[in-house]
Amino acid sequence: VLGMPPTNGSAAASFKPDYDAVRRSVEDLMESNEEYDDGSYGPLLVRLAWHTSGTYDSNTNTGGSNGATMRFLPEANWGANAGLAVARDLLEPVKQKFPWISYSDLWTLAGATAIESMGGPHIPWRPGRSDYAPEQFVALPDGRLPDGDKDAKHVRDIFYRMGFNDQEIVALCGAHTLGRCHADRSGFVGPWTNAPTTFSNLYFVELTENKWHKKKWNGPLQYEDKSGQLMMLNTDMWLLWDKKFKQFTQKYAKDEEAFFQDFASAFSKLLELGVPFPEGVAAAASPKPSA
Ligand code: ZEM
Repeated sequence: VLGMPPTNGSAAASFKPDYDAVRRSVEDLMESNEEYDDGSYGPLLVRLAWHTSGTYDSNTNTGGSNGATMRFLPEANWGANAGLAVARDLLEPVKQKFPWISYSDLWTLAGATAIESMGGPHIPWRPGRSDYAPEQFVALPDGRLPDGDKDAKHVRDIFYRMGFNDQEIVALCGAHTLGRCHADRSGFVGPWTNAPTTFSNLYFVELTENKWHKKKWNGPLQYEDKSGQLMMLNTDMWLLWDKKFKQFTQKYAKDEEAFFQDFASAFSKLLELGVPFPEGVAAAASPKPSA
């Protein structure tokens, strides 16, 4: 198999995993299906990286990307993870091509790669995650990921548990500049911006400058603009309604560079929650991928 580490002594010592080659394979897949959504799997890959990491609980040091536990039931079938099997299946050929990479490194690297190739900032990323066997861990309780119809208190409960502050929460939620909601996955419908495959601060611009009202329909509570084309979740609206969140929302609407910097740090931190890296290896030191 291409890229398989040799198992004999001296050759094994010289094996160097080529993460740039993995990145290129992920990039090749991103726009491999014109029919899918807005022509890119990029946003879905970002959501996979977020949900595999966002289960972290700093109180018990459980959850997080290490282990790639979303491969197993019940986590694979949590309501919050609906649709992510598409992303996991998409990455399966990459795992087959580079069997030396763990699923947990692959899923997080794919998210970082997607952000970068959709025009976002460089996301410091380093390898070191390993995959658990089913008998190696206790299944996580459902409910660790946020619900879109809830309020600022819920958002803080969820993200403070991971170890994030208000500024990091707002920066992270800026990822909603990407992608869309799907009726058959979350029940919500529509994109947050008119450029859902480009990473930018447009989400914050829409949130602060557009007018939002409750959507009149039989579906779950969500907001829409006058055109009826763009949407916000209730949790998105709270980034405007909550005074402390609002400061950062306004800042990021005006200053895309500040958003890019803060997003890169917070997203990198998210992907590393609970991962037992060897001491003294800093993520910030991870090199920018060579072109
Ligand atoms: Zn999301 N997110 N998210 N998010 N998310 C959806 C889609 C995407 C929340 C949420 O309920 C939802 C973060 C935070 C929060 C992305 C990235 C990140 C959807 C639509 C929902 C309902 C799913 C569907 O129907 O397909 C809530 C409540 C959040 C916090 C309060 C953070 C943090 C993210 C990354 C850093 C992305 C990229 C998508 C779009 C996925 C796609 O398929 O297009």
